[in-house]
Amino acid sequence: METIKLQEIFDAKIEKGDTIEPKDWMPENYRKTLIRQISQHAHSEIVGMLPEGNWITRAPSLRRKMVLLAKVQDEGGHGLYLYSAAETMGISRDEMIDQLHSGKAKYSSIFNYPTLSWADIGAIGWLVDGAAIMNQVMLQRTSYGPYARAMVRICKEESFHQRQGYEIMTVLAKGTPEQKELAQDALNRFWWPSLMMLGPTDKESPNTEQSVKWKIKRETNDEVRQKFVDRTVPQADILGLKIPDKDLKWNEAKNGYDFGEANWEEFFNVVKGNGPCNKERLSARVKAHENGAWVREAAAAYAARESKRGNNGN
Ligand code: BYC
Repeated sequence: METIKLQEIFDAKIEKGDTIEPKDWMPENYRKTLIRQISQHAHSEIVGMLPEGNWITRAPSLRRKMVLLAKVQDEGGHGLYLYSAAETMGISRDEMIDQLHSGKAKYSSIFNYPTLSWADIGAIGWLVDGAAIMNQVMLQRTSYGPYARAMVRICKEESFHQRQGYEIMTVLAKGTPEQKELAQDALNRFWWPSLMMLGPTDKESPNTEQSVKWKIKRETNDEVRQKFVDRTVPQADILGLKIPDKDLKWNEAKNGYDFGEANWEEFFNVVKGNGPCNKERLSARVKAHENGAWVREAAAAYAARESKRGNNGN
């Protein structure tokens, strides 16, 4: 079929709100944008296991340890669904991993900040998973079918993660003065990076306009950020903690909070690879990949032997 006709069919599907499926024709830039976004998302889930993994051996009780272990495993699972969703667009897992390890592909800025205390685990669940959900709820309706379907399960798990983080914060905020101080300190350090993880302002975001047209993104970065602030400020009030923003103020007319400007210079610097933990995170991933080489080799040798025997594994 002619490209013009195929483009018309694609446009009509997007207009109607139908999903685009792997075998459907799609514009090359739609494919590229999705590979970029889904693979970055997958990398974020995998790299995101590191800051929390840092506290598994130091969780304050067996119960906390079990919950944290399960959460970190969930993030690994999210990464795997997302790599699979990206693979349906014609990129291999190996290529994506190479792009991450060579620094060509990005992962979320938020995971380049250190986890200095146990309260940071609470703050990550509450704020980082909380911000991620705001963004991911809309992605359940993203126009690419496999991505939308992966997001349904991911969102269910993320909302449990948000609750476990908030519960940690509740216990600390209602605990001893020292515990409350730890909770406040974690909020102070994670608040602005959590706002920034939702992406640059709409004015500075080169991809948003087209992604909204294609219904890849259903809301802009600033719209999601506003929702996150409106949802989170009352939660901080319940905890008796203070959001570190002197410009934060309820605005009756817009039925939402006004809030201050994040440090976007810091954001772009972190995205470029110069955040506090970028090097550490990447080298941990590369090392894990190298340590797993023997598993990949053994699996490939097994598959080759089985195919020689004519056993296709079914
Ligand atoms: N960090 O035009 P824009 C989780 C880049 S993990 C780094 O607005 P877009 C969890 C952007 O890539 C969930 N880079 O881009 C896991 C672009 O650069 P390129 C993470 C960022 O794509 C473990 C440039 O800046 N969530 O929940 O339209 C434990 C311009 O930006 C960031 C997702 O990945 C950033 N924060 O919008 C706990 C959600 N922001 O690629 C929790 C899926 C922007 O053109 N992703 N950049 O060179 C998205 O929804 C979108 O990609 C974004 C950015 C809203 C993040």
